[in-house]
Amino acid sequence: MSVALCRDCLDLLGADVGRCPRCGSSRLVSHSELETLTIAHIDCDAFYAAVEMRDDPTLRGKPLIVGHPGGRGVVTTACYIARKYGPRSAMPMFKALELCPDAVVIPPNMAKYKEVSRQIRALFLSATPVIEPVSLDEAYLDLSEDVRLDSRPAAYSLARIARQVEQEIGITVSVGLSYNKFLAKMASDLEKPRGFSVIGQAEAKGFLASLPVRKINGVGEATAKRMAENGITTIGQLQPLSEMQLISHYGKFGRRLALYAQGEDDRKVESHRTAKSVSAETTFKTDIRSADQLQEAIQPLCERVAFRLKRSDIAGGTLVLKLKTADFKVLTRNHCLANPTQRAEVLFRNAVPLIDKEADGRAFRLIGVGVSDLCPSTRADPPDLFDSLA
Ligand code: TTP
Ligand code: MG
Repeated sequence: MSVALCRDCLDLLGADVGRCPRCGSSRLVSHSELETLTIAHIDCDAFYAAVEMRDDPTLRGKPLIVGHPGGRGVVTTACYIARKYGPRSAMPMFKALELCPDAVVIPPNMAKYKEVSRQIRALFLSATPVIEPVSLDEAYLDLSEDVRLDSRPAAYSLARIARQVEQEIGITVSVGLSYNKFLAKMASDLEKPRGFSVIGQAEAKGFLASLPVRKINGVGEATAKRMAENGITTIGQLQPLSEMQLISHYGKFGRRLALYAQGEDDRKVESHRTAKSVSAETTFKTDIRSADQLQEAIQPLCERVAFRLKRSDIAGGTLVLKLKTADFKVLTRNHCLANPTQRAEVLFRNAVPLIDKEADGRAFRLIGVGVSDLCPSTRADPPDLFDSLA
């Protein structure tokens, strides 16, 4: 039997009766496991754009893109109105404006988003001390009975937080509730924006079966392509495969795949998660030997690493270059940076000599770049002479 919760007045109802008898709202969330599921993922809707719209009401109702205007800029986020025309995060701005010429473009204001993020985190902490921020706008929450601060079901605290974020901070979030992190994250994405989705034990496997493999966090373009070559496009097609088979096809990640495909995930919500490194890598369509081509390949990877560092407000003190040879030998080369950085161009500049040293004619199938020795961003990239003159 389903239990329901009114997302507007937070009344817990015995059953889904279509409308809340107390306030009349039809925004009910109902599920037979609503009272027992405790792992949540909360993600803000069109985060940067939502903050900007909050602060300038004349932007509301307009297609808003946050990002640096001009030739080489990219979209950081597009509001949901703009998304209807096609613009997406990471799309070159010129392309986004071709798709949506009426868009209003404003540059990001990171200091403001960090402040909003801190306020949201404070609300999360009113429900449980066990929160794991993933970026400025998303976090996992463990609302198990033994840690949550309200004795009512986890769903109650989540609906309360969502309501408070709207009323007190002025933006909206989407909530996913399940029994592990993998499914909670999937759930938060199901009904965006302003969603609240629940995935229970009973339906998890069946629900996953019809989804494309790309929905699995960690399955990128290259893995999906490899799976397609093996005739696999849906998670359902992964379900009958053993862990051993998945490992033999997809490497170490096969272990996670085997769990995820069954709706299982053994990762805990870690409130003091300390990432040890941040990296990005790419597998080539055909093996590469030349230093020039290897250098070209790491440019977008450096951008991606820099983006992740900035998003998490951290920097890296050691550059790590990874190469995999055509015969699957993995080489890693470390280089201690003069100062911790979160800038793509610094990563690139320091990676080039490492690449040049390795590019001795061997064929490589993969390159990756990353940073370790992570530290707070306050210690990163001291202004150099050029900056101070500029
Ligand atoms: P997301 O949560 O991925 O996106 P979003 O909040 O804009 O939209 P959604 O409703 O789909 O969750 O990222 C959070 C913020 O991070 C986003 O507002 C802008 C920034 N961002 C970038 O700067 N570059 C990117 O490539 C992505 C994906 C996000
Ligand atoms: Mg978001």
